[in-house]
Amino acid sequence: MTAILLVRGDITRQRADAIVNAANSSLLGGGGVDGAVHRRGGPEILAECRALRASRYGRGLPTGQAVATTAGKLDARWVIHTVGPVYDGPDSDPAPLASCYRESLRVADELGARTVVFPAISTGVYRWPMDDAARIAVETVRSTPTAVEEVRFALFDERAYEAFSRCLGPE
Ligand code: AR6
Repeated sequence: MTAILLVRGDITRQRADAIVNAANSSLLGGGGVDGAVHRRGGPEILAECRALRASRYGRGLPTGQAVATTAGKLDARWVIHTVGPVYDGPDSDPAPLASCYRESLRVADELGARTVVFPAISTGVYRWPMDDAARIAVETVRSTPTAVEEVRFALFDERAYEAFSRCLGPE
């Protein structure tokens, strides 16, 4: 049984086996969580991302997939980079967003990670509505078989924290 916890604040301040990055398919950095991960984690992460581009992901990491690198100076062993979908109105397919959580947990299992921290993927620059994204995140983590013992969502603002709280329901 995987415990699901909510915490407020900056994901790059979290201690865990793995921290999930809301990346883009270039794997070469950006704003939001991605910017913070590379800023605080240091250049080692970007160096591994560049190597991944040169080897396995010449065309970029596809949406909904996940790949791990070192966590550099972060208080974690690995960063798992995943690419969320861009929201494009109410007809947007939620499957790639669910896939980000599922694939990140699959990579975490491969690594042997027991604690994993996620941000609210796609809810920033990629504009996915928070309530819907929170529901997809919580439902997917709950329904994915994994050896990860603790999944933590690091939520930057109160609005995100409350949306995830509503999905998690009473303790
Ligand atoms: N810790 C925790 N949550 C954060 C942090 C942080 N340090 N910074 C932002 N958030 P986003 P996306 C919240 O934009 O929507 C990048 O440029 C934020 O408030 O980081 O998947 C990438 O390179 C929001 O609720 O990710 C991609 O191009 C959530 O984290 C693109 O943005 C996700 O916001 C990915 O967009």
